[in-house]
Amino acid sequence: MLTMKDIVREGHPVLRQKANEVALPPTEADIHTLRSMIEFVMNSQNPEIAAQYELRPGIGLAAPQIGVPKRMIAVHVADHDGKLYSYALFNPKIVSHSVERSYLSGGEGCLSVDRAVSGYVPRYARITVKATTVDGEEVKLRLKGLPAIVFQHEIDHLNGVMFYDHINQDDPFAIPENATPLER
Ligand code: UDB
Ligand code: ZN
Repeated sequence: MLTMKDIVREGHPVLRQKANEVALPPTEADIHTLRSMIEFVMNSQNPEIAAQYELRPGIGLAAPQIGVPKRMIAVHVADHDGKLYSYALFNPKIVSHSVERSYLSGGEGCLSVDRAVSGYVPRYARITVKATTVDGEEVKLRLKGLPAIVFQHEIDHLNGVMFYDHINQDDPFAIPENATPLER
């Protein structure tokens, strides 16, 4: 199983590379990697397992964060209504997005970043994502709220983008244009 030892940290060049598309149908090795990613995220939210293996409770993970430069992400997060968004995806792509933005009022962190970076990270309020699931099904997902933010954070990793790249350097807490805050 994956643990924090497998998580690549800030400064590793793989986090700044553009990840490669996964050839479909995926190989057994790619399927195994993606399954291990969603397992890590779910394990990290299980208090007993997280304590035993010292896992940070994560809500998403992108393959470059385990040193694999391929377009694969895992997300396991509930929205404000408690609805679960649990996805292990190949080649996720944002096919449309709102003009309206949102941002987490507490800012963002990252499993690959061992320091606090403060400031608002502007995101699209709503996105539509097309992808192929780990089970080989093509899906089109309409997302808002926290799930939309997590998907954007993870897809950014596939493009070598870190959350703090989006923070206003002159004024980290400037309210982004057109944006509404998302409280935790
Ligand atoms: C996380 N978790 O998993 F708004 F209930 C972060 C860490 C880095 C703090 C572990 C997190 O933000 N949890 C959270 C947020 C809420 C409400 C709530 C729990 N990631 C995943 C990551 O680094 N993926 O690459 C960072 C998140 C920041 C915004 C979306 C992903
Ligand atoms: Zn991250």
